[in-house]
Amino acid sequence: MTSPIRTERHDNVLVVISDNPPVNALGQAVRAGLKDAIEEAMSDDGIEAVVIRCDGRTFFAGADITEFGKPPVGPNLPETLDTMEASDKPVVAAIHGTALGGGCEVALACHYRVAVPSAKLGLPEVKLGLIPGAAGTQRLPRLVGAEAALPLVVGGNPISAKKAQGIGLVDEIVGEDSLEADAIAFAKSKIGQPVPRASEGTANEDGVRDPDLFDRFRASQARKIRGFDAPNAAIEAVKAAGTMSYAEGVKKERELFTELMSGTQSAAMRHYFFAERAANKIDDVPKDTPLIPIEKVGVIGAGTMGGGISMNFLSAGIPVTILEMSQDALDRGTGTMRKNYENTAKKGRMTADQVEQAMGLLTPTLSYDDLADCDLVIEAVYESMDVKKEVFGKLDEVVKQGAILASNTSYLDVNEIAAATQRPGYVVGMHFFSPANIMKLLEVVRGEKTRGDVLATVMKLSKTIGKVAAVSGVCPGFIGNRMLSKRQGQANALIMEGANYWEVDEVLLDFGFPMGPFQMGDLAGIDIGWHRDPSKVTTVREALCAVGRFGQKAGKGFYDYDEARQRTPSDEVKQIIADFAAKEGKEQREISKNEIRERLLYPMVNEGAKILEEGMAQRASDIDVVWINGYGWPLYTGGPMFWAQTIGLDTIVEGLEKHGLPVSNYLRERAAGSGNFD
Ligand code: T1G
Repeated sequence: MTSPIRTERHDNVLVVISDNPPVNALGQAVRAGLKDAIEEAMSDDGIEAVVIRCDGRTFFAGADITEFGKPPVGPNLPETLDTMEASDKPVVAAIHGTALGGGCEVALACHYRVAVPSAKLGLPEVKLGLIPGAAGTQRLPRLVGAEAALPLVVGGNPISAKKAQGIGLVDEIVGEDSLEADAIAFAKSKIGQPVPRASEGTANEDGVRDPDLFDRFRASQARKIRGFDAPNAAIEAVKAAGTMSYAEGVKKERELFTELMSGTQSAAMRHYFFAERAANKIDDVPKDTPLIPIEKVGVIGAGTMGGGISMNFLSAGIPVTILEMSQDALDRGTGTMRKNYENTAKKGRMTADQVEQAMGLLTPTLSYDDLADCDLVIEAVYESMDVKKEVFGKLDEVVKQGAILASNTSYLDVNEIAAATQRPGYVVGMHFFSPANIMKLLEVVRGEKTRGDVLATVMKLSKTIGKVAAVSGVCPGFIGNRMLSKRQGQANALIMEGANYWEVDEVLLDFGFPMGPFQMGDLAGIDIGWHRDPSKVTTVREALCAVGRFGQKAGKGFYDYDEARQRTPSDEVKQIIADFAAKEGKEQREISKNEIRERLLYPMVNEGAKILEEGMAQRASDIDVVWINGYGWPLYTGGPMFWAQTIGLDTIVEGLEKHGLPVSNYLRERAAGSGNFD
């Protein structure tokens, strides 16, 4: 098999080229080819400089993640990079696309780095539950300093070539279309000069002079890294670059890397990496299905959802015509959209020009006729089947043939909505999550008659607008809300049986969720949908509303809140629940946090198993993608289905039986058989 690495001589410069689609991952063949090419360059006196570049869309985008978890096969990257760096012949990395992870480490081991303006560089290993494992945590701080290195290594987000140049990671920005020629010229200009080696750099002394830098940075990231192991390891590795010799620092990095690689968090996060990509594929829709061009989108409803949905397209440069029933509602909606953009600009995440560009693509209207030439229309109107049917009937009359008609419904029957049109093949669910311009999840609801090209188009479009999409079949609550209803049902039952409501929240917070159900209730407002009659008490929420406990906005709901909105459990609420339970004839008892956790989470896994058995999700990993992106299931456990496999499906079955909760046949079969859902 030919090596993915080849070399070309340009006078006295050897250009080493990788051609390993799709992203030049540093798999075994690439590492071996790289090693051979470097040895060739070092042994040939006619070669006085080296350029390393990649064919295709990007410079090396990291180690080959598919090799992880398998026995290592040489040559190993760190040794190859050390040999290269030790050379006295200047080696230049010529970067385009995304130099990520091991790719960035290859660049760091080169003596110089040049990049095209559109290139990005980063060390995203923490997003896989790892840290860089080829000396990146030791070379980067020595090159750019501990302070500049920390966000890259601990946050894992890439930076632009320009920003990289600003911190000293990139030496020169070259022509977008002349990377190789400019890199060769740059290399030639360095022949005969002493070569700079990142491993010998001293920029990391900033971390030595200011040892509190690391604790301050850790504190600044506290909320984001809560529960994750890798970020703390990354901080320790960068710190080691300032307190240890290079060799000892590399050893420390290797220890930390090896420990993470063998842990459950990395396995979970590597699972998620592939799960997110798999979710975008529809098994029975061919990859080369022709897509429907989407050049103009219509949105019906300018409320919270309609406005948020519209912003996704406007931010992606796609014009939106937004329809409301009254000028006042239209003005309120578009005003809110502008305010949201301006708030983003205030945080420095958008320029004022970009705000105007986005808003400039918006066309408000009161007339359905203005939707006639839209390629896709999404309705975000009141969750009533009658209203939806009326809207789709009108759309069917007005909007051009071949356009996609989508409903943002969160649980209604998309087949029934489609039947209100003459074009059921073009009807699909696009369930966004509030706030729709922020939440990444998009549940694409496939009706019985939804066409393959419609689905393929919506899946591609979801990536264009920065969403993570997963396909759901038509069932109440689709995937996410259907499983959420099981957890909510148990949460309500638990407090009626005597569990402390604050412990229900604590169990989910400790598990890694951003919030528990009762905290969430207070935030959203306990009185949503309340009939306003204090004498009519048929639920715990009505009992709380009856005494003015409407939630955070009232200073009290399930919890009491101080001026800083810090919450405290309330004895009054505990008593209200106990009294209500007594009135309902419910015995109360002490309930442990372990029982709470099992009863909140295990029924969700059981419902996920039923969703798989009914074919409402294509694969178990899609359910993980839904829960991680739509409901804050902690990424470091891989999602509900991966987590269930990690703790053992038999454990789930035993737990459900212990608490007298239903066990689906599918789950029981899987537990007794393979022990997993795949
Ligand atoms: N290894 C194996 N396959 C990879 C891969 C990788 N590193 N990166 C992408 N793929 C596959 C991906 O599964 C998909 O396959 C196809 O390439 C296109 O990817 C030693 C230990 C580069 C920004 O974490 O961030 O280096 O679905 O759909 O949207 O210290 O891929 O087509 O079959 O994502 O254009 C560190 C991970 C590894 C980068 C391109 N590197 N990749 O995004 O395409 S650990 C990363 C990405 C490491 C070192 C450590 C993105 C991308 P398929 P895609 P994209």
